[in-house]
Amino acid sequence: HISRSELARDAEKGLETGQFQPWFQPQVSTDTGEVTGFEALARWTHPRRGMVPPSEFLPLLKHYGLLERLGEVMLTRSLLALTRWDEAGVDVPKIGVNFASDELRNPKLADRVAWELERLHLPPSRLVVEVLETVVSAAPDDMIARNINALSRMGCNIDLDDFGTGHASIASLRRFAVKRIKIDRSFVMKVDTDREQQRMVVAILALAEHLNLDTLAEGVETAGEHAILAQLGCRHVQGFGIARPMPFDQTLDWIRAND
Ligand code: G
Ligand code: G
Ligand code: NA
Ligand code: MN
Repeated sequence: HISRSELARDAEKGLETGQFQPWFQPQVSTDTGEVTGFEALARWTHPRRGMVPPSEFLPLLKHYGLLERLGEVMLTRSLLALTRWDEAGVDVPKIGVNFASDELRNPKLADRVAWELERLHLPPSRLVVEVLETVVSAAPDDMIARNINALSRMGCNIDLDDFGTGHASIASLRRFAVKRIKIDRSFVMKVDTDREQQRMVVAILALAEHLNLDTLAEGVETAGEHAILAQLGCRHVQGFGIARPMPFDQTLDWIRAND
């Protein structure tokens, strides 16, 4: 057994020693089947305990004030992956990185992102900033609003994650210059066979269409779900049915096989 504070100390050390790595899950166009990007998902390999799931380490890192450090690690390594795909000659247009509210409250965030991009000679348009819908709900923190706006003006893309589970107002979609909504997987599950699910997805897609927002369905697990989402006009899909999140080294083979 290992106590919470011990595990937090391990995490602090692990953040410095490369134990935290992004894994990558592809996002594909329903039109062409081409990869339009990857989402970076944090994975922690603990030297003795093995893989610790995000559901365990994210609340721990939050409690101990380490989420910003994780964010730095994830951003750096995710952008580096983009340069490595470029070097390998595979076409990965964008990388999506999750930004926690603790990071979005840091007044230096936008400058740090700009600096990281410049350092690797990457245009901001290749970074997708994934923000939870719950973060931009009704009364957003002023600093969070300023950061999202700064990132958006800089040319980064803003994705609203887990859409449909929070309380984002229509006004906030405009206010934060949201580019794309990621339809939460709770709506996507069984969308091909369940009429209620389908009605919800149709309504969300209509909203997106009227507001000129791009769309991605999360948690697509079956060919049936994939097909109906394409038919309904959802622009991108992501989920186990396309591929599970994988370490960088597996992405090259996966991309080439998907071609
Ligand atoms: O990868 P999935 O396997 O289990 O991730 C679980 C949750 O962890 C998801 O809600 C995802 O958004 C979140 N998550 C994964 N990676 C990161 C990260 O780098 N930063 C933040 N803030 N959340 C992440
Ligand atoms: O909150 P966020 O959307 O960032 O979290 C993505 C989470 O969803 C990750 O935990 C990822 O591993 C998980 N995930 C991705 N695709 C699927 C899927 O098809 N089914 C399920 N159940 N989970 C998925
Ligand atoms: Na996400
Ligand atoms: Mn999500």
